[in-house]
Amino acid sequence: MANDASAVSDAPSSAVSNSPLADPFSPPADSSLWRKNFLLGAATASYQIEGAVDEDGRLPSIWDTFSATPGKVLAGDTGAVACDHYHRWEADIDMLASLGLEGYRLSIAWPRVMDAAGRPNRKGLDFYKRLLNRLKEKGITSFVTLYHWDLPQHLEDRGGWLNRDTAYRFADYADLMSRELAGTVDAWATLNEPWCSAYLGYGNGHHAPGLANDRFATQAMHHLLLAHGLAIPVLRGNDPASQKGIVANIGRGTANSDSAADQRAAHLFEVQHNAWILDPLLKGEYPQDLFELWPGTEPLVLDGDMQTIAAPLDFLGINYYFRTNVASDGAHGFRDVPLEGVERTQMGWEVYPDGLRDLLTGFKKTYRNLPPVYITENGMASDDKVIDGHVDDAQRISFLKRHLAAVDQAIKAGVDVRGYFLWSLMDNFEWAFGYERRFGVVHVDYSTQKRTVKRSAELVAKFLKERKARV
Ligand code: GCO
Repeated sequence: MANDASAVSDAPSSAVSNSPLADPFSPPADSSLWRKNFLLGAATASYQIEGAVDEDGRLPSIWDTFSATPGKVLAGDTGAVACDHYHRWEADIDMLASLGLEGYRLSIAWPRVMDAAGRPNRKGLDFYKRLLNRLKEKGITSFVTLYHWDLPQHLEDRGGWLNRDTAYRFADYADLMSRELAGTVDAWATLNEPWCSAYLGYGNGHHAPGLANDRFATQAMHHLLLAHGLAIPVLRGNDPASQKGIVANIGRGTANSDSAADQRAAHLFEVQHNAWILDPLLKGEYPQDLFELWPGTEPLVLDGDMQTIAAPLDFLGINYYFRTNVASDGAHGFRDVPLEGVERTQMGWEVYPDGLRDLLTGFKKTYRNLPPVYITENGMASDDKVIDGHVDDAQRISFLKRHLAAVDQAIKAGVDVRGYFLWSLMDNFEWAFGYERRFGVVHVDYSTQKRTVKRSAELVAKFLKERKARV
């Protein structure tokens, strides 16, 4: 199904790929994307691009362990080399700047900057200092995520996110990083996608550390959110000028029929994907419906935890990729009912831009204290090939255009969305799918590490240049 162009309603015409003049990306004249203060950038994550996993004192992470375990990652791929960004960062930042991207969202590898006793690792810290200083010199706004899934293995050995103590170790790590990097970071995000860490890592075992138990998932989530809540005041104290927030992945669930049971199933899907994270952050409570879906999985919550978790945020990062069509499973849950004849990506994910708009406008209604939003990830994988030195990623161009239009619609409906980061700057290690799935707007040839700017990135760059030139 992937890349089935016949199913693309807004498919770029074939003239697009043949004509360098055609511009299928440019937003309409009334789009809020033309506002110069709407930040447009690209995102990456440490384990997915850095490589150099045992250099300069970096300790093993749960993803080193998991990807080295046979059968866990497609083709046995690991992040040992990835995009070799640890050595090629200068050229990569030049590339980012040459595309005119105004923001860069990166993550710090916790096992690179702290040893098992909590002492700083200077060499690892210096890597990020150099990188952040370079971004500053180039005038690129930096969004730094503290935890994008690469938990130090020594913490997992003591229970990982099932151990409450890990939340306190995270606050120590946030303290060290914000003391060391204050002044070079524009925005701090504590966690990336706690849903994936908790559910894929501890609930179904598809991600590191590979445990599979619903009770583990809810407890891991509680400790992740506690870690976030403990870190926020620490970041505020050490680096008052920066913004502080968190990044959540969200999912649109639609009902397969009008029946009450299917409508309820779609509701439960969104509770499990969205309210499980957003309710504790923005309302200070877990949604009770979650425990209808997973009876008996209430996490152990100590006095004061929910107030800690609900610490006010300067921004909420939203990662959006696709929707899931569901029906009742006949009991107290939902089951996926994949739709036929819809456009899908290389991941098999349905392309559904309206989901982004609908979720954003829905959150604005549900959460009166919804902070300003950044779309911290959006993008798609395609089986991109370099042909005669070029990569024509027509589906991605169409995808980005339609999702940016959905963001514009949400802004016009009153949601305060301040920026958008493409996932990803370059092709990289796509977790359990290894290197097969290419999400980048820049192609990476893993045998030579050659970067080739895809057509999508050229068009984004062209738009940014035009926007900048406007008076
Ligand atoms: C994510 C991830 C990225 C993935 C992307 C595509 O936050 O899920 O941050 O690391 O690569 O989402 O699956």
